Amino acid sequence: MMKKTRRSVVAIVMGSDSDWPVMKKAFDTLQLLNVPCEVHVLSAHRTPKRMLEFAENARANGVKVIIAGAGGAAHLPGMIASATTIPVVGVPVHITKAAGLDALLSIVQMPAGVPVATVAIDNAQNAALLAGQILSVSDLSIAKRVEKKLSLLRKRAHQKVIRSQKSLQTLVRKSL
Ligand code: RP5
Repeated sequence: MMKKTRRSVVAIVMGSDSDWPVMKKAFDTLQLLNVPCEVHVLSAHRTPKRMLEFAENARANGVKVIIAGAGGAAHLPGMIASATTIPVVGVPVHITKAAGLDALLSIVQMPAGVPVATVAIDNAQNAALLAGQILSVSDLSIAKRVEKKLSLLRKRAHQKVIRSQKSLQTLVRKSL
């Protein structure tokens, strides 16, 4: 019997497969959250027609959130956002000597009417968490898994600060 695949509710798109090492973090996080997703390479300047076709049909195809990553003159997230009303989360990818700042500014500086929710440079994990949070508004089972993952991450961050405080105090005591 053929394995039944669930319909993707998140699409992860990127300008090049060279973005994958960064964008994989979004894929891995969505797997952990058990959110069905699909992955595409689509370039705003190299395959503009394919990109538009994807964006225009995304809602009809069941996609509810799009995560779009690109580096350099990163117009992919904004171009996709201009052709759909599905929420778009942009991931600036660090690929040039500008250390991702070029992509960050390209993605975050969208004008009124074409919003792109932009995460930090290379932070594809946050893009997936944000997508999970958006979906959790209308899906209680995703909400539970997102809550579990967020509380785990926050607990770890909390413990790290406690450990840092202890080691800093030890260092300071030693230098007195
Ligand atoms: C952007 O150009 C892509 O998103 C990628 O980050 C960058 C470089 O692409 P490649 O030259 O590695 O294909 O469109």
